[in-house]
Amino acid sequence: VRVLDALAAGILPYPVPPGRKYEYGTAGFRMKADAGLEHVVFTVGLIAALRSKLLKSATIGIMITASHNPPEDNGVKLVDPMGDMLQQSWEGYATTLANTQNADLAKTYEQFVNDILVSVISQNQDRPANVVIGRDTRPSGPGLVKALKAALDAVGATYQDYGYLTTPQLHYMVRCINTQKHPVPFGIPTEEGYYQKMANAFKTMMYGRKINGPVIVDCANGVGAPKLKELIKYLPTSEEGGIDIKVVNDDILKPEVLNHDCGADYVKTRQRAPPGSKAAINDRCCSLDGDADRLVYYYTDSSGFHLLDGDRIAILGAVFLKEMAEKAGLADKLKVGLVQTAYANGASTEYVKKVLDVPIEVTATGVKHLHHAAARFDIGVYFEANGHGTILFSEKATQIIRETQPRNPGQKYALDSLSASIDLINQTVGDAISDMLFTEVVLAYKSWTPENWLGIYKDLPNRLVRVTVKDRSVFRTTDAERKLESPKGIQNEINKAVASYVKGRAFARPSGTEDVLRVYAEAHYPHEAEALAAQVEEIVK
Ligand code: NG1
Ligand code: ZN
Repeated sequence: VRVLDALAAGILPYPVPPGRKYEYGTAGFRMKADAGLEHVVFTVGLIAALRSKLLKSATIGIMITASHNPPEDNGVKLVDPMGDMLQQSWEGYATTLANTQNADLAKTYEQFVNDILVSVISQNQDRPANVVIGRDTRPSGPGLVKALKAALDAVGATYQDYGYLTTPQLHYMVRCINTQKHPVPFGIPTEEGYYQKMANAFKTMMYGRKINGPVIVDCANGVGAPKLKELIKYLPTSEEGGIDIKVVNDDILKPEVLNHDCGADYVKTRQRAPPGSKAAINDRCCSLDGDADRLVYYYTDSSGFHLLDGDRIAILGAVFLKEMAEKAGLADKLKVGLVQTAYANGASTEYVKKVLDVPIEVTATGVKHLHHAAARFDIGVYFEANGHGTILFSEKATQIIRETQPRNPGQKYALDSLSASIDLINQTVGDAISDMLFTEVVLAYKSWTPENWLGIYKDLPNRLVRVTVKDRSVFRTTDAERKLESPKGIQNEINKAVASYVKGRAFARPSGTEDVLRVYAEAHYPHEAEALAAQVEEIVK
């Protein structure tokens, strides 16, 4: 009862604005920071505490960020004990509690305690709850953390506030904390532990190879900037056989410049380098997003701008890991697989099937879907075209890699590289900084310039449009969102349109993050991709 009183009092400063509805979507809750987000964050604190209690006091993570969205937005998402995203079945609890008015909150919380805890683990509500918190650099962050702590204090949860972290760093911390007593802990749950683990793995993988020239990293003026600068202190310089990283767009003191005319989302959607970029012709460049979980590469030459997106990063990773598995003599035990969404360029899919000869699985949009599919391979590579992704090594694969005894130097190099990849790549979630180091090592290993990398296949011209519709909930998809099953008949019309284009492919799906329908089309010729997109837009409107 004391808890319920504390809770009812704690929520008072954070009412739901009139008419406001919230939903735990693909990226957690996300909105304008002043649109009642404190209320949401408070309730997320309660959900985290409940989940921790249910899972035997395992530590749950809470990340406050709105990623690539504008500075005035913010958001919150939950991280499960092994560093993965909140179990899907709990998104409903989070949504219900967020939409509960202040006057009803204590009552609803009590009901959740009964439904979730008492019925499942009988009267164990007194288990301690453990939570860790991270946030990006948005000015609304501290106020939201205050609301969050008010909730955690009300229910007596124990928490650790890490302050600024990238999203993947918070996922790392959560997994480290929850595996501390395991035979092989994930790592040390400190920032230093994170940098050390990554730097050690990087050094092993470099193995006398040489990274050509600097890499210019655009940090979107976000939290990735100070974190990358910190990591650089742990890495060998290029003279020491390491890497020369030039950090740009690292201003986190002016909130309004976050993600503004820079960052991975800007580069990917505008198909151009950040205007402020001082990169010269052929310089190898990459961009992170505002919470450093997305990465895209690019360069400019006399023929213009060239993007190397998530599809390319995934293929680069698969090429390397497949080759290492073969060199280690483990090709039959370490099967590499790739996971894409419908947004992957058709040319990339064809390359993977015909040249790389690696199995592909296609899932719905949203990293949680890709992640689960990738976990079914020995080595599962997944990236969304927008640059969010990672590589997963199954437990069995990890064990084989770590226990196989090399019989010659070539095999030793391959095994060491595979083993170091397991540590360099953030296995919990897409991590732009770790993906960047991995990409750099692989390019060095292959002696590939960005131009060589781009040259392995040619992207099909494509077009992505946002279509405003009256009610996007009437659009229901099937076959990994590549077909519409309702409204009835609409897919037939799309099929007919697609059939009249060389290499035509198109689909429409309701966005999970915005109130729009997205139409994607690709074809052999740029004007035909445009025309097909326009035709499908007309069909769905
Ligand atoms: P929606 O709004 O559902 O299309 C977008 C991105 C996803 C994913 C999520 C989460 C596209 C076409 N869609 O999803 O890839 O990153 O946001 O941030 O880029
Ligand atoms: Zn992000």
